[in-house]
Amino acid sequence: GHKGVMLWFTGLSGAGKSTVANTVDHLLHSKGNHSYVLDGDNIRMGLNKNLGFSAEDRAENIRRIGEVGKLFVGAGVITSTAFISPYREDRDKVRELMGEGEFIEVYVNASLATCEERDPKGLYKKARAGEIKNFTGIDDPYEAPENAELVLDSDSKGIDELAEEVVAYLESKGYL
Ligand code: GGZ
Repeated sequence: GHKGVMLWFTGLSGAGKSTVANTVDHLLHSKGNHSYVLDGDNIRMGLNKNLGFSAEDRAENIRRIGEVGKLFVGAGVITSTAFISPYREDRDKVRELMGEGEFIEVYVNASLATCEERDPKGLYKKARAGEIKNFTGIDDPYEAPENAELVLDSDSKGIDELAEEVVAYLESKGYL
């Protein structure tokens, strides 16, 4: 048995947030834990479909995800969130919303060069061409965490290794 906790993945588009979060989720589930992932597929497509990518909309996106995530955590679920969440202030507000030890910030650290080379959806190419405005890392800011509980080196390590690091962190801190 375990208590709920929030794993807040942050990083650039293409850094691997969703992929690592989903791999962590599968590992936790296979160990008998109740876990869930909130990401663009289930949040920006539904609850937050009225929000875009202005600073105001991103802040509201993150605020709602924090509130929904808090409900999951309260229900005892190990809850991973995978959003760029580029503004430190927005992430810190979620941290303050959560109880002591309930918020684990996981910085999925990949350089812009790495993300741009991966460019799985061709969005960086479109942003460089000016077809997408306010794209994080190109013409919109990303404020890297300064006190993340966990920093994952996504430039040089693969998804499985990074996911294992997250699970090892949870074990070492007594969450599992
Ligand atoms: C950043 C954008 C943008 C802009 C669309 N800037 O690779 P993806 O496609 O799946 O991840 C990106 C996702 C970012 O949504 P988030 O909810 O994570 O952003 S935030 O936390 O800042 O609210 C990308 C796509 O949406 N996308 N336009 N302008 N990413």
